[in-house]
Amino acid sequence: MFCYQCEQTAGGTGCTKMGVCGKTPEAADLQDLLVYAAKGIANYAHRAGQLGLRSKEIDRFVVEALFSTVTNVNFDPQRLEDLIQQADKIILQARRLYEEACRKAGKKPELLSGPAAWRVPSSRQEMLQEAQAVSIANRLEAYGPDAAGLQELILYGLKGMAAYADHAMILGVEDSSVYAFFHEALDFLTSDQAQDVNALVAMALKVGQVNLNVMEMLDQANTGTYGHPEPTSIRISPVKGKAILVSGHDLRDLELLLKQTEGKGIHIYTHGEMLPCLAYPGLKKYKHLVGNYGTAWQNQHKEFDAFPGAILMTTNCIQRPKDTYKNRIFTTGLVAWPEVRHIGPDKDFTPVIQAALAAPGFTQDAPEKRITIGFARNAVMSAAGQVIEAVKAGKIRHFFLIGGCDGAKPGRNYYTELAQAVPKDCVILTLACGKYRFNMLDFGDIGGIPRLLDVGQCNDAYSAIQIAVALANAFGCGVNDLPLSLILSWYEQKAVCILLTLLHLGIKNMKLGPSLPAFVGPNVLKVLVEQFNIAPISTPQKDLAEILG
Ligand code: SF4
Ligand code: SF3
Repeated sequence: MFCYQCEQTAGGTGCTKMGVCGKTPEAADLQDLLVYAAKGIANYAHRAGQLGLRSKEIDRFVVEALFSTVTNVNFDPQRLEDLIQQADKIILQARRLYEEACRKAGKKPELLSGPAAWRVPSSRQEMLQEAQAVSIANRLEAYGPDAAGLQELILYGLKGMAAYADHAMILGVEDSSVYAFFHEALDFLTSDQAQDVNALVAMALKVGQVNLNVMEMLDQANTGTYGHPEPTSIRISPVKGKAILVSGHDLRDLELLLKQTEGKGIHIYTHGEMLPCLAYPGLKKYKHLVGNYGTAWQNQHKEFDAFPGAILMTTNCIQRPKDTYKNRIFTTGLVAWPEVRHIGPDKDFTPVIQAALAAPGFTQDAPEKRITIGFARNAVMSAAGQVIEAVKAGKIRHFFLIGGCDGAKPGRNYYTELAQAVPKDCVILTLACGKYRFNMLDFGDIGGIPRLLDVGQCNDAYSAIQIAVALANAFGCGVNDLPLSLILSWYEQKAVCILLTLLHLGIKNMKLGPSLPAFVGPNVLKVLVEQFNIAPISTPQKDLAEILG
């Protein structure tokens, strides 16, 4: 195996023996082969699309295949093998679609080689052998760290974007031009152009551009289905009773579980990135959705162990379950861990409910603790007048967006220390699971405007961008001229596509940590520094002094 797609990659260079995340070499190799097969599908689907023929089934499969290979989503070799088998059928389907499109257009079909000509081998063993030939390590050797790294940057951006597209699709929002771009970009990665650094940089920025549309679609899907998040005081300490903990990012899974548990005497808690769900009118209306339990994904061993009920993982990030809770944790959607019970597409959560009823539940109410969340774009913009006045009157000096993924590395204390050191006349916007580094601290307010504004999940980065754009419009300047600094933490590939979107928007001076991506080659890093003045985080004091002058 060779994998360097996430921030915790071994030695900061690549996991080669076993994933630090728990991904086995077998699962890693099968993921590489699945991505290869997805490229083959895209070769045909892209060409068919250009001639006017598309297929929803093919489009959705490519998105699901990519999302399945995002860090901490699918660790199960069997499910990955099933996806590879399915990919084989979809390649043939895509080929037929392309040939039909050619026939209609009176064109002779191109004879495609490479991934388009790939056919599934008959055994897992052969799949694993084939995976060696398409490994990242080979491409690094063939093209060098800049070109091979840029190819991976594009792929990881697409993986992250696939996650957002999948969430939007589940809520009924799709766009054929977005699917067309997935095919175009994957097809590009198999072309000769994908060795040209300039062409690769241009494609990476295009991923960022299309990802902005995808995030807008997801925002539309979430707010269209569940209403706009509202500032909401939520409980973060447990209450007496049977319990189910829901982690991940999928709003619909939570809604379906809420419906199925109504009147059953079970309390539902959010965990990790599900916390923002407590601010949506369409979700918080359920009385048995009682609050949030725990913090970010990397603390799940301790938190799930201590949780006296059932646990449902809806998307990333799952870790190897401990034996203490293996029989009461469930996966659904694209998440998978070998031997963990999986709730299929019918979303019948009966086994989860039974496990919750069999577990002891909380025996008493914990002392009440609350925080306020729900400052997505609609809520912040409705207070825009007040915010702008406060800036003009010098009451708010600067905005900090401190957001992104959390993770296990010790260096991530930086984000807690930074948030605490931000001067009292500054406002902090936050989003994604990195917020758990400081979201339970009391930051007070500036003339009634809370100093900490939780915008939502990583999936709500669109909301943060809209807030920045609205502020820039109100002040008649560009986003780069605002008294706003972005200090980001990354871990997995959704952060990669958001970063590409920010670069596409021309956002400069971002600080990125806890370490820079291993897949960014030395010359590409130079471009990022020269064109975007992107910098690694240093110390909170140094960075604050630099930002505030
Ligand atoms: Fe390593 Fe991250 Fe890849 Fe897991 S996802 S194998 S930790 S680089
Ligand atoms: Fe977190 Fe996985 Fe990225 Fe959604 S839950 S931000 S790491």
